[in-house]
Amino acid sequence: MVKDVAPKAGLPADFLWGFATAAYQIEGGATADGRRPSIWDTFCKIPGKIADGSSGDVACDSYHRMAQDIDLLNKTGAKAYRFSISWSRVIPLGGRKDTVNKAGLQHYVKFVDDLLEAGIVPMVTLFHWDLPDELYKRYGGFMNKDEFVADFANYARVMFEALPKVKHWITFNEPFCSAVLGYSVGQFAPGHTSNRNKSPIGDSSTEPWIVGHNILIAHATAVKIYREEFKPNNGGEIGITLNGDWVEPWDPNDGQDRIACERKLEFSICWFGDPVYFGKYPDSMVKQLGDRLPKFTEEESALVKGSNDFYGMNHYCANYIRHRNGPADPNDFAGNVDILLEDKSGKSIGPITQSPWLRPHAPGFRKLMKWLSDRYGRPKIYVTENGTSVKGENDLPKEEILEDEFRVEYFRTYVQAMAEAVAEDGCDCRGYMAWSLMDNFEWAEGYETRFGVTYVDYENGQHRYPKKSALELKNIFDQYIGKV
Ligand code: PNW
Repeated sequence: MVKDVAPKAGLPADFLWGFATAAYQIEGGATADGRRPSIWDTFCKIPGKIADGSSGDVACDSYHRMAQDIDLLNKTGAKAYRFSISWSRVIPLGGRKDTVNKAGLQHYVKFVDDLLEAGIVPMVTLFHWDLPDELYKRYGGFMNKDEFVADFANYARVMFEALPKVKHWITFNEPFCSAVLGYSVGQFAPGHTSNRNKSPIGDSSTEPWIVGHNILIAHATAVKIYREEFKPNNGGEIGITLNGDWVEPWDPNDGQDRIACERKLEFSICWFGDPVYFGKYPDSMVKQLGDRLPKFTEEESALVKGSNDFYGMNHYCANYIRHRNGPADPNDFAGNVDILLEDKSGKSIGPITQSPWLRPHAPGFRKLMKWLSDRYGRPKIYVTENGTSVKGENDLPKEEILEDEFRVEYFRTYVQAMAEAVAEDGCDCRGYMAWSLMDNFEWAEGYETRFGVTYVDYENGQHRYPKKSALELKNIFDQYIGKV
């Protein structure tokens, strides 16, 4: 008889954990000290695009509350904080010939200094979706490879120069979302899509692939600059953050659904991961997309290959995958599959949350980390986002919101799954940033969906109240850290 042995679980002694946010979601200060609009400021003004008609104009007002946010981090016991830079705060018009805004830049210099003084390690994302609007208007933003790559490279260099104390850099957050949600579905800025009920512009069959390609070149160009001009002196590390959810077959007895699962992972994760580790796109994508998928020149392939010092992993949930028969729709971006929340027998992958796409399924976290680790040769991994919304949270009285047992349970099971991936499967995971430090502007869902471990009272001066989950994470990590 085989005895059931509980899996080993543990994390290294120097494991870095903390919380993540993004500039447009928390900063507010939309016009403060010379900031100019990003594509999200503009997108929010279009009626119907944001669920509650809101915007990031004020958000959590973090631009004016740096000290409060650092206090909050200290209360949680966090060792690290991942935040992003608002490009149009630093270079209001965005381009390489446009002026740098000293006040905007100085804000981040001071914030990094203050974090370090508080003993918190900064992890900085250069780009979390808020492209300077001027660059979109000037030349089409991501769609113009030469201009976009040159302007991003210039912006990255400005930041590397200004923040030598930052040792962990992320170039792009979730390029999949910029490409697919911004240029295929049209749900995110700038809202391009072939669906003419939603937008007068866009071609979902071609634009997302061009956007993804150009972001990869911009990422790799910034990494080259960092490695050549800054890393020798500053000694930091740099990588890209990719989103990816786990997959289970809709019908486990159907071989085609099992193959479809692999294809779905390739279309969502390896679209970016394979170029970064292997210098080429996955065969499944080349096969389905043909000439619509841009080709890497030899030079580009060499530039992109090997452009990660670590793998930034954003992970939230899992889905059931059902294969589709017949040729793929030209606007398909998922690998000719249906993405479902219930399997063939009607079983849900996990409990419902406030986010229609998010149903927690912690075992998938361990499985995906192992899958990535195997495919990419056991890279160093930082989990750069993981977290959940809670069904109906926004409608509860404050006292009940603060008792967010559902979120606590999410973190318990997900951190356990990660600690098993490390101790049992040999994954090299070195850090974890929970999404998010506080409730914030949840993009097209506005403020109705809360992801924070801290309740933000938007009606009464953005006051912050830590929820139970804000204080529980330390206890959870204490169980695992140093046990491997
Ligand atoms: C991430 N989806 O994005 C982002 O990096 C965060 O800014 C965001 O607040 C967080 O997840 C929670 O949503 C995603 O629709 C946004 O599948 C949407 C999806 C996935 C990830």
